[in-house]
Amino acid sequence: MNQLRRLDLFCRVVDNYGDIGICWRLARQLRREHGLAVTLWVDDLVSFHRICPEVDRAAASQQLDGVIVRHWRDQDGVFTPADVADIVIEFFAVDIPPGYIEAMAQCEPRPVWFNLEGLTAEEWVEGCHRLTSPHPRLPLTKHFFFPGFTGKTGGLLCESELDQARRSFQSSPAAMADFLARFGVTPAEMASTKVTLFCYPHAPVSALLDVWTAAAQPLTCLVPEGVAAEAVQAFLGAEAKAGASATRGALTVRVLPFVPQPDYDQLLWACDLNFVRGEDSFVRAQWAGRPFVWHIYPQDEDLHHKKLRAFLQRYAGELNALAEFSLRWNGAPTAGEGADWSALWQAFERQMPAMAQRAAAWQAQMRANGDLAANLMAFAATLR
Ligand code: TRH
Repeated sequence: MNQLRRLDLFCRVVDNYGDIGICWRLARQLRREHGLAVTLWVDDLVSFHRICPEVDRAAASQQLDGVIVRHWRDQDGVFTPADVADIVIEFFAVDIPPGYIEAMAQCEPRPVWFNLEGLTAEEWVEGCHRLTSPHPRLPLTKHFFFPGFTGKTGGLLCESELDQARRSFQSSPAAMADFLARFGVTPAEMASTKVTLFCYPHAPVSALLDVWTAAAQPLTCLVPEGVAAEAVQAFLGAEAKAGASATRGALTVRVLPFVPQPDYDQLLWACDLNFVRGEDSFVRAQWAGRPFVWHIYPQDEDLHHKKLRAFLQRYAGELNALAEFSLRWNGAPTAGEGADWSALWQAFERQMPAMAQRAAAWQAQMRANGDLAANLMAFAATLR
């Protein structure tokens, strides 16, 4: 175990913020909680800067939170065994530089090599987690590592101090009000139902905003700049820029700046309901302990609907309004196809107290699987 001191993590940003969001979170945790010397290789510093404003978008190499960040461009040149870390992680099966792989093969002992895969609730991951993949030419073996929701997977990313930080924040109404006041949330909005909205552009946002506008109870919807821009702009009647807000009927919509990653957690913690998407915000919503709705990343041939159903099957249980609403939010066929958004929302709202209870039970269940970084390190130790 004590031989595993250095770790290199390779991340290519395919789109959006999830790739770098996950890698940055993992890199920091491995540095902070496992004492590793971590280098994060990332090809897109602009996206990285959006979730971490300290990032220097022009730097070839920089140190952030104890992690060395290297701008991954065309470093396909010569690597020597001395350049190679003890643990090498490729995120989402990225092709790491061929010269680096050649150098890995010359190391003695060989580095532990992982392909860290995407999160899905489907059962097949249990059979693939930890599987080996020998290199076709070199004396190297890669292992698949799958995050997941069961003890037979790598678990979920979760920092050791997260639960304590969340509990103390949520037990302080003043802390939550102060935090939201930074974005212009008024005391009256603070007392309303507060919802964060993070989704892909095809979500039926306008339909939901209409329902909330006509609702009996006041609701405040906080939406990061650039998200659901068309629908938000239509509601505001003005450009959906950070700082913009409007109230119509029972609904206030506020456009927030895209906040740094740790602040995004606090935003989720401070609200009553969170609409999240992709992978990382989806997991953070689970750790927030509040009701949430997931907009899943769309895939060809509606493969994402299968993944959504797999998750709902594990999570929703008796929460039929949550399942129905989630399927419709994602455009997936459901039995209750005829219900309009008003009926869907009313049923959802009634079930929110039960959803909050479910969130707490789910957290305990997920924690019992161990956290991803610790599971990864424990597995790595068995390979050296
Ligand atoms: O941005 P996403 O849609 O990312 C991804 C990518 O599309 C990726 O290619 C795909 O594989 C994956 O989804 C499934 O959603 P995600 O995963 O939730 O990542 C968003 C990140 O941005 C997350 O780390 C939280 C962070 N974030 C902030 O830091 N501040 C903010 O204001 C917001 C809204 C998000």
